[in-house]
Amino acid sequence: MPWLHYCVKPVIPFKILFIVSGTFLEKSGCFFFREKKTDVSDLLTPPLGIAYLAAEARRAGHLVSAVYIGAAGEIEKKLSGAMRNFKPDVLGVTCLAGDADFTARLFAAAKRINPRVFTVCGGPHATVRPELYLCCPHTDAVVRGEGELTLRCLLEALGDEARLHSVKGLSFKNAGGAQVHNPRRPLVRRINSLAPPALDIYADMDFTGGPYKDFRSGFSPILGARGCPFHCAMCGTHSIWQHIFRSHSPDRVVREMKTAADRFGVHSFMFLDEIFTLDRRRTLRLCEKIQRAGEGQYRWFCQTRADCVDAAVLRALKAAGCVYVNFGIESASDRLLRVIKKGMTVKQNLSAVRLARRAGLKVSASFMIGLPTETPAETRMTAKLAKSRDFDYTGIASFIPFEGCELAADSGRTGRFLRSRRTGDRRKIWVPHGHTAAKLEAVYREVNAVRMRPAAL
Ligand code: B12
Ligand code: SF4
Repeated sequence: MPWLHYCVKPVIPFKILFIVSGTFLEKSGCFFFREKKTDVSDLLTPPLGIAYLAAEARRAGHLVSAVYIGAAGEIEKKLSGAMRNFKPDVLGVTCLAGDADFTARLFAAAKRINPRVFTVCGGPHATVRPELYLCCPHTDAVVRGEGELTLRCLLEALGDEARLHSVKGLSFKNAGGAQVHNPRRPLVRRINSLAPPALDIYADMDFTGGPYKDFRSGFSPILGARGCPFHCAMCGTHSIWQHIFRSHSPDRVVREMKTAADRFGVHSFMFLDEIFTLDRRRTLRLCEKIQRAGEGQYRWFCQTRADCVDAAVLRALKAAGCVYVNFGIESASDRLLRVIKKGMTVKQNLSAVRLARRAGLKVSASFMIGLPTETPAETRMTAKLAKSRDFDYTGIASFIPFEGCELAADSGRTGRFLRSRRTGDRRKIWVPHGHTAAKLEAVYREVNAVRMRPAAL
């Protein structure tokens, strides 16, 4: 076991190398993305999760670095370069649905370069399937759930198996190679106590959508809050955040925006909060502070739900520099909105969209086709709505029952997985019974042809 190599005495500080994987479209393998294979980076903003982890590791005295690997074919070259230069003790990567094969290849390559490097992954998919990731002979540990404190405790315990057993939220292999899954770690009570994300680790990376190369067209991701109390059946966000909403203080959020502006000249932000306006009073306070601090310079994007806004909140967003607000409209069928437990009707969604536009905001809308039990007629209804002039930007996705969402449990009964035409991976395309992949693909293309790019940011 590699951590036994640290048994004599762990060397503090450790050097931790985080892998930023730009292989989103390549890994997704879904036919919907086939033609965009070379266009990967325009979807990527620098990952916030890794930046938060890096900040906490730094706070504990460790050294951190990050390397961008744009495609599975680049693993050997990029990794050996980074490992030669930085000489990491620990290698960390985030795993979303579909990342298991990439992670296995990555860690195998890392162990070939240095068999003593400790490999750990985390993120939503590794959290719901830790045993799958630990099956890979080159994966040493999985951090389940919120990662900052677990990673810190793991680094403190490295080299001492007895201590590893007491690290909540950790799955690892013991000296005999058996998998050990420690109890879950409770969420951090006050997220304001976490160090601000170390976005500077991305300074040398070239994200098309990222902030530090070309900030006029780029934007920085930012998090004002974590978690969402709703229970939509197609959503997997609770695998990390457990339906619990915790927010940063408005002052902290504004401080992070000011730091990005002063240090990097970044004035455009993408809030990744699940429901930006969930807490009405806090939203109004936050908007007031952003407005005052930004003096009209900050432009930003956020996402919310139709039942979490009203005219005053939307006006406050606009006054504070919000350009785009995104609503998950999902479907034009009230029946399907009930299937996915969205807790809203199409009418409610559309009246919120009208309110937002009246407040002067641009509206981006997210839709899903191919939901369980969806009929071809319902798909056409959704496509028609998605193409309507009610929205300034439309995003459409084909539903995939990712492990971690409630609908995944029943997905074998309600539909079937097809083999991806590009990668041959069976799990990436899901088609509800009564539907065909060809019809879904045609609708996807039709809607995509008219959607607009959010150039205003
Ligand atoms: C931004 C984002 C993306 C970006 C990701 C890149 C990026 N730049 O961050 C893009 C657009 C590329 C993307 C793509 C996809 N996404 Co996405 N995405 C998000 C989103 C909105 C925010 C992520 C974020 O920054 N969170 C905030 C940070 C602080 O949290 P975090 O990243 O989870 O990290 C914490 C822990 O997970 C853990 N951790 C994470 N990584 C690691 C690594 C180590 C070493 C350790 C120790 C710990 C650890 O510690 C971190 C700090 O607490 C989330 C929803 C959400 N709010 O989380 C969905 C979400 C993660 N995405 C999801 C999905 C389904 C996808 C896609 C599969 C969609 C698709 N149709 O293909 C693809 C997957 C692509 C792939 N395999 O690479 C699901 C995940 C479900 C699952 N079981 O995987 C989520 C939860 C959305 C949802 N509502 O269901 N996504
Ligand atoms: S889809 Fe949106 S509202 Fe529904 S549970 Fe997920 S984050 Fe919350």
